[in-house]
Amino acid sequence: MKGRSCLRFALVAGALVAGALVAGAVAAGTACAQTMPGPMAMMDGGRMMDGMLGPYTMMQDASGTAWQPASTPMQGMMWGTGGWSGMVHGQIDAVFDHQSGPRGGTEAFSESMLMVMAQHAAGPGTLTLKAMGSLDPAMGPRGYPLLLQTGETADGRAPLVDRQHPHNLLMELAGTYAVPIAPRTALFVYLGYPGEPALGPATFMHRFSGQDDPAAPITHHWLDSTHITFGVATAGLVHGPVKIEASAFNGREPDQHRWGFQRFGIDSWSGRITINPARDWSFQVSYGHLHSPEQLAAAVNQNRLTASATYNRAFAGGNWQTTLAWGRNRDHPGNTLNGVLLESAVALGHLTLFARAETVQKDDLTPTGAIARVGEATLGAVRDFPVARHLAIGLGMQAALNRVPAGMAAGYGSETPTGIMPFLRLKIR
Ligand SMILES: [Cu+2]
Repeated sequence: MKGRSCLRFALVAGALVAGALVAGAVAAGTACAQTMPGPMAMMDGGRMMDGMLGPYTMMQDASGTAWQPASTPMQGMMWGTGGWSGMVHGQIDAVFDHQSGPRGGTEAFSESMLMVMAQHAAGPGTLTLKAMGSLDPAMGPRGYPLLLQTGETADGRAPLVDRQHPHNLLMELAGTYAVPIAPRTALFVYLGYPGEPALGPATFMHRFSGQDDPAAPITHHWLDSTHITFGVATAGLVHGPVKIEASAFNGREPDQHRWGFQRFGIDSWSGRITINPARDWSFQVSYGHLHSPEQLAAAVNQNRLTASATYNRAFAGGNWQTTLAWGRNRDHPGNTLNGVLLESAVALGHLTLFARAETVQKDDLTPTGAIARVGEATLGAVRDFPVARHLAIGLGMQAALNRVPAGMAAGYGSETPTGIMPFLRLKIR
């Protein structure tokens, strides 16, 4: 009964997001048609609106204050009215998920994301407001089966293992203000509750190379898990191709109550240097101190170091992006654990092919706390079918091959357990 009512709830929630997506697309399409000459006409040597944080193309802006290469294509669509201009993008996926073996599972779930961005000139600078939400909490606090995934909790008592936690209803409510101080230089502040501190590469669902895969990377908590932080303030400087920024934020990961606001706090810090030396490249190095990130290990603090490179280019009439990222978590007290991710996606017309390979050391897959090096390789494809000017239905499939040490093979039913996720999605484009 419980499972059935959960599914019914998820379907209703899914229908609501789909409705919001369609309404958003229609409203934005109307605003676009009424007040804008159209996206193509707005382009001026490849530039549309300004970047959120300074004098660069807004294509560079990914999640939080993170950058991806400037040649990354536009996601979602533009709107403009009464001096405001902005973007809407989002999608909702219905996923059938099968993960093999005794620690796997078979479930259907829906995940979604809707982001609205608005920009306006204000005084000497530019004000940008961002709101992003998801109906992921409707899938239930235990999230979905994902072999080798760890991090956060569903009930405040047991850690989530071999499952991906759902994201929050409110993922980002943030504002930035950027002021130019020289032709190539700007200062900015970013405030979010929730928001994303300057730590790690662009979050997986906001970087072109990762956004089509319905599954989260198993290195999520090594690279980009701080993307929903209930309290963050970032200040930084953009100078030409370089961005230098520092954040003070709430180090605690969201708890199992994912529908509401969580307690505000500022107890952690991070710093990041990003360089986009050419249109096709973005590099970042970042370091952060996370105070008590996991509620079930409240006495453990973590220092996280990440480095990543992203390459993006036009390819065969479409676009191709690849990200290589490394993250190291040093727990105090505890272990020092490394994770590496290599991820690529190529969009050719309405077809997108994507792949991801990861290797990561984890000490939370078994109750003994032994360190295990595990890995996964994923391949997938999604074919979009345009159904309206700004909406497409996509039909996709993802398959994963995992690798666990011989000592853990009994628990997983094999040294190479597998996962498969056929999915259907509705996307603003
Ligand atoms: Cu996340």
